[in-house]
Amino acid sequence: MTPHCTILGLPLQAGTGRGGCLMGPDAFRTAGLGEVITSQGFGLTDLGNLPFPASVPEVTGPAHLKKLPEIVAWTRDIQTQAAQLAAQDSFPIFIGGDHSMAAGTLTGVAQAAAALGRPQFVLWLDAHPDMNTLTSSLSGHLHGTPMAYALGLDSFEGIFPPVPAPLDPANICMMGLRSVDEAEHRFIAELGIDVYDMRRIDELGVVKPMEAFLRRVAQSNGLLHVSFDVDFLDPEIAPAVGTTVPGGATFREAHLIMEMIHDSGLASSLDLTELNPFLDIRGKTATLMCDLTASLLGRKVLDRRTRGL
Ligand code: 5AB
Ligand code: MN
Ligand code: MN
Ligand code: MN
Repeated sequence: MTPHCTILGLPLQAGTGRGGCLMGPDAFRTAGLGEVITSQGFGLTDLGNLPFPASVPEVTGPAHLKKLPEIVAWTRDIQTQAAQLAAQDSFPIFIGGDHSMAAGTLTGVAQAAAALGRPQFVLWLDAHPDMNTLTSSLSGHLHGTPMAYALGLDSFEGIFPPVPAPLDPANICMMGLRSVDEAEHRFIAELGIDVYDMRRIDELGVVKPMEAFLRRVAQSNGLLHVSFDVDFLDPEIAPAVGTTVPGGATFREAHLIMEMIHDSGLASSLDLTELNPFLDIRGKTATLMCDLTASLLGRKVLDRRTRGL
């Protein structure tokens, strides 16, 4: 059987303070995500973009939260889609959209994993842990909260959809962190989450942390969801983000992570998130994200043809 990928566009931007992520899915397609997938020998189904939620519930929560009902509605719809797609044979690629989409993708894929009786692991590539609760968030931007929700932390009950299968903190690995709020710092320490912040990456490189994490996934027969926030990358190479933080991952660090994921054969689903095409420079961030996806799907360094001839 030909290996297969399914793309689902999630054009939401209500989780962030800046407009533009709405155009993310179309920018990924324009940069050639579909061609990247087929050129790696995968079949492709592009489901298009999930429509704006048909109904937005009347929920209330802490007053400083921005666009809460809209994000609750997106989470409900995305969770349903992610659970269905993760239960199929095709590899789902969720293209955002801001990172509040992960409230739906993380909980949807974890629900499908639980139904199979397999543990869900998450590799979180981001400058931020996005682990604020509804009460700890200082900015009120809900793209800073999806990991807290998927872990089943307090404050979401009665507002967001119930979490079908909360993530196990022991099965999460975060790489690239360099902007962490005080409450997030506390939650990370309390839950003992495996974090490779940029200093640890400077010191260790990415190979040792990745080998250790992938070994754990393999030993538990786990499923691996990769959530790739564009701001994991250094803003010099990936300017198309609203939340730039200097000192991010380099071109080769990011590719090597993707290459190692491919070689492990363990990845089961992927988020490409927080691309803001309005802030890009001649499509260079969207193109880089597509090239990184190519590495995750098996493109080797020597398969890359010389450009510009
Ligand atoms: B992103 C911050 N922690 O809560 C907050 O880009 C930033 O999806 C969140 O990782 C960044 O607003 C969210 C200050
Ligand atoms: Mn994020
Ligand atoms: Mn981020
Ligand atoms: Mn961001």
